[in-house]
Amino acid sequence: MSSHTVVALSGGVGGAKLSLGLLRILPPDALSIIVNTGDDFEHLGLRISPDIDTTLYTLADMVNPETGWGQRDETWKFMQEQAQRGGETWFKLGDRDLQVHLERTRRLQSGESLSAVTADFARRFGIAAEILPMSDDAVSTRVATSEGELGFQEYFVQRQCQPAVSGLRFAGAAAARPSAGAVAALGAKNLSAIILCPSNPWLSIDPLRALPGMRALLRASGAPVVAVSPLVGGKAVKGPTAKIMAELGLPVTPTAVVRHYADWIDGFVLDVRDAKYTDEIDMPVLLTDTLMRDIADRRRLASVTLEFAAMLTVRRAIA
Ligand code: FO1
Repeated sequence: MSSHTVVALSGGVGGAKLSLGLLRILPPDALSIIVNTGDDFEHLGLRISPDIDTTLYTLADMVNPETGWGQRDETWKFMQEQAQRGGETWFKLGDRDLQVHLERTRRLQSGESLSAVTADFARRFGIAAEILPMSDDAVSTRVATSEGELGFQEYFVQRQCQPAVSGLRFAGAAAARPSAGAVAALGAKNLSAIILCPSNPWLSIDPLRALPGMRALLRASGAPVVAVSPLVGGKAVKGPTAKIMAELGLPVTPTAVVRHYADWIDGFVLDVRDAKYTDEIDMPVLLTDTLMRDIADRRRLASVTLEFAAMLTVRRAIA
């Protein structure tokens, strides 16, 4: 067991990039990643867990670098056959990726939990970090839009985030429990930092925050909670964060993200391009380059974020 452990709370692509940076700089068994499962859905009879798979593929160095999801060197024979026979093709399932969905579905149907299946997949992919679904209970992100309420993937992939968003709800969250793995990771005696990854706060981190007891677990841990800004120069690196903020009537600024996380976090990692917001943010700020172009950037951001968390721990001890 490592002397210090770290927990990351993550969605898909952006969160997985920072998780990889953390994995590369920490001792092998020191990292636990609690992953959003609000995007999960059933498609073509298969159970799809996009953020878990993005995390698995990224940490196993198998992810498609162009999309950030799916596997590298993928083939698309199944999708081509689907198209030829008039099957549904709006959600792209590569041939290699399909194996993961098929096997997950089979094992869930035979009574295994998503946590158990995910832990086994991670082991088989050679990943030392713990990848923990946020819950083994079903939680489903529903998006209220100008076209009515849509399921997450209908909104995100099928409608390409085009409908204006007026609200979000996480169906099932009120009755869901954080997974046993998540509870254990957050309760570890030697936990030194909790990182909210630069995933979309509204779509990807809020489902985690909607789980009853999650905030109490974070607070009871005693570890500093640090969020990494999902905005760089007033824009999202990837995905609809900025568009959704504007549609929800919020200013598209890191300050609005900090206010959204409010009393969940103890410190905020702000991109250097957004330095002008430092004075507006009413908590300790680390100003740094948060853009993760390559693995060196991911490692560096992971490293300075952990140093920042350590500094917050020292400050707390002195105060
Ligand atoms: N995202 C897309 O934009 N288009 C797709 O066709 C698509 C397929 C897909 C298949 C498996 C998987 O694990 C992820 C996939 N994603 C696709 C990404 C995913 O839907 C989103 O990135 C996340 O849910 C948001 O974090």
